[in-house]
Amino acid sequence: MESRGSVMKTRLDFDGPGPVLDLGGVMVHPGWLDTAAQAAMVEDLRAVIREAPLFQPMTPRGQAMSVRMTAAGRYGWFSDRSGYRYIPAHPAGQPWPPIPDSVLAAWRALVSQVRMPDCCLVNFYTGAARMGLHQDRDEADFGWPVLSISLGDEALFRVGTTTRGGPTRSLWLRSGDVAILGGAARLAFHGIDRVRPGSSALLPKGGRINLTLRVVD
Ligand code: MD3
Ligand code: FE
Repeated sequence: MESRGSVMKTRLDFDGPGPVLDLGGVMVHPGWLDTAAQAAMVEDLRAVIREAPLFQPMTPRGQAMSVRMTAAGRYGWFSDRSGYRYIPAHPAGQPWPPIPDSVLAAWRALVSQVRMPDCCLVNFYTGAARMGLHQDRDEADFGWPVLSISLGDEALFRVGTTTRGGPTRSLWLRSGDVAILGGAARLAFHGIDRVRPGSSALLPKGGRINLTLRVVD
């Protein structure tokens, strides 16, 4: 477990325009996607969800998660009584659809033009859906950052340190914001406390989509 716990320098092919906000390795680019780009991405995601319908993962303790999920790419993240893991096909059996080019473009611009992500996890929040504080540690190489894209209603994001129970900071993530989670933040505890209903007109029925792009193996 030694290497899983160590944080390597985040790999970036080049330095893009500076982020407006840097919370110790959480680099937020507010409004990186304009409204037209957000709407185009939502259309691409509708096609993903038609091929790979949203499902509600069960935690290893047998509780249904309040966030619904699906994925695109070589792997999707999954959880059930057997634990958390990446799987190469949707739970219904079909392969995950490819990651849309509109989504890959953000990765190419902000992370790498050489190594593409293996997984685009799609999280869909409605109503009181939330995500408790957790670490993302199911990936093989924490040297790669996670790229997050927020679409739709605003969400109160909380990020702490690499120790559970350490101090946390909160910020609202808004539609079009792109965040890069790398460096020391790669293994920070983080979660979504709540979503603000009616705060965005992007999705006609409301709710929030979060995409996370990850290198898995
Ligand atoms: C900080 N998703 O899917 S994205 C997740 O908004 C997840 O749906 C949240 O946490 C969401 O695992 C937060 C921002 C994010 C993603 C990965 C991180 C923050 C992170 C990894 C390390 C530290
Ligand atoms: Fe996470």
